[in-house]
Amino acid sequence: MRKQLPKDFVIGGATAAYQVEGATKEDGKGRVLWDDFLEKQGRFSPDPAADFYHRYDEDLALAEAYGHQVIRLSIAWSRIFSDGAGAVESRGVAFYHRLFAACAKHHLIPFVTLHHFDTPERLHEIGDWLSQEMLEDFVEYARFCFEEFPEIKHWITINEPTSMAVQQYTSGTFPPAETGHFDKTFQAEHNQIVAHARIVNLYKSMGLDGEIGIVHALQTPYPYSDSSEDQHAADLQDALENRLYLDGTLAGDYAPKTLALIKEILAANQQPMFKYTDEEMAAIKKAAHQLDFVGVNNYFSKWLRAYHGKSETIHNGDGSKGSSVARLHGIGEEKKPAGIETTDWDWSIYPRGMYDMLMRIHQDYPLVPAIYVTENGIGLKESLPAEVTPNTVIADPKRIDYLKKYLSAIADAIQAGANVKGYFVWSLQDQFSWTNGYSKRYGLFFVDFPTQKRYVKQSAEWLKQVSQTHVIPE
Ligand code: BGP
Repeated sequence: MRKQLPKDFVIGGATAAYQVEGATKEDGKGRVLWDDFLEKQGRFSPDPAADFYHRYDEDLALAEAYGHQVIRLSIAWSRIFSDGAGAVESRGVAFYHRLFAACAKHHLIPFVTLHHFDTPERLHEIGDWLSQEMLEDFVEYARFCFEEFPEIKHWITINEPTSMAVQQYTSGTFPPAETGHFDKTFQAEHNQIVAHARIVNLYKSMGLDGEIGIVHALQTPYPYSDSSEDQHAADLQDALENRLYLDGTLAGDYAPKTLALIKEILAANQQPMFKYTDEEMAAIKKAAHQLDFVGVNNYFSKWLRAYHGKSETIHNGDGSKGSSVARLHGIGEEKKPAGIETTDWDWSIYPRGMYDMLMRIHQDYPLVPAIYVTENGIGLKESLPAEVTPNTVIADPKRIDYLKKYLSAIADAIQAGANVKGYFVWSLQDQFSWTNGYSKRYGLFFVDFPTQKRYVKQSAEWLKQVSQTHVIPE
């Protein structure tokens, strides 16, 4: 049977400032944690990215032409306050006013993220999410944006806080590239939850006309086998990546089981428990009762089995299929069961994981009124055909197949009662991937990076049909 989406279900594409804008040295933009890290790595540069800083109107026109009603954007904090705080950079402010006006012109409702992995360099150097000064400056930057941009009616505090905390201090794929520091990871997680809560409470106290939410990366960890050891490994992985955030931001308190799992991980690694105060917990509770929506980013799922050796992680950053390793002492080892389909970057294609996560939020976190799927998509190695014209449409059947399966899982979750109100495909146009560079393409629109020309992919045409009919073709 053909699956249907509700008539008011909205569809659009997602972007993040640092991954699309380029122009990292233009109009007074300050440096961020990635600038130095990428320069030293020497693998790829954040310039020109998709040159969105100059070509946003062209991309928004494509989004409109292909049936989108919404778009995910982020503000680069370092374009507004080059150093994270202090003097306002008026050219950065003017750019975002122009960008938001162009969204209105193209009939796109922007969902705007305040922090999408791009901490200003000075704040990164004093501890990033571990620094109280960073937290205070983040709240002030949020206040500035709420006052300055009344045209924005949908705010997102932080994008994927778990990706930052875990990749900064556990797996080491994000700067400062530390590994095995579960204590710093959980302290950063808690601090992000506090910063998020303070901003939600501030927004609500300002009585503004709009909504505020948070975007989480939520990948379901399943046990590799039926054994209780493997189930426990999956629970520990869930505590590392999901549970603290779900409890903190959606329930307003950390469940005793969540804290017990975290203590177990820390004890196994002889590291201290993270610190939290009554005042922070009161702010967290208040925010969870006022949150308007949660964004779910779901691409893949994980399977865990018991593991008692030392921590070892190898990141597949170039699409060499089968090269990933993830074994964490005190947690478990990732191992996919036979028959699970994967991408070249070893990400499992498992739409059931999307369904299960949406239903988990619906059932276990009933306070949150609405869910959006704020990222989902597939990274592929794609290239232009030898002969192209401006009207060339690029075939991407794997992406269409992926989107079809995941949108069907979302339709099933809605049918089963989850209040999912929209879907943002990652990504609107090709852009660079933080740890994989320019060869991992996700876009509905192909970007030929040397010329910056755009070409439509078939997935854009397919999604247009879904957005116009609300029916997922078989
Ligand atoms: C999410 C981020 C995005 C984006 C996406 C794809 O974690 O919010 O910014 O990059 O994942 O991931 P990757 O680029 O690692 O393939």
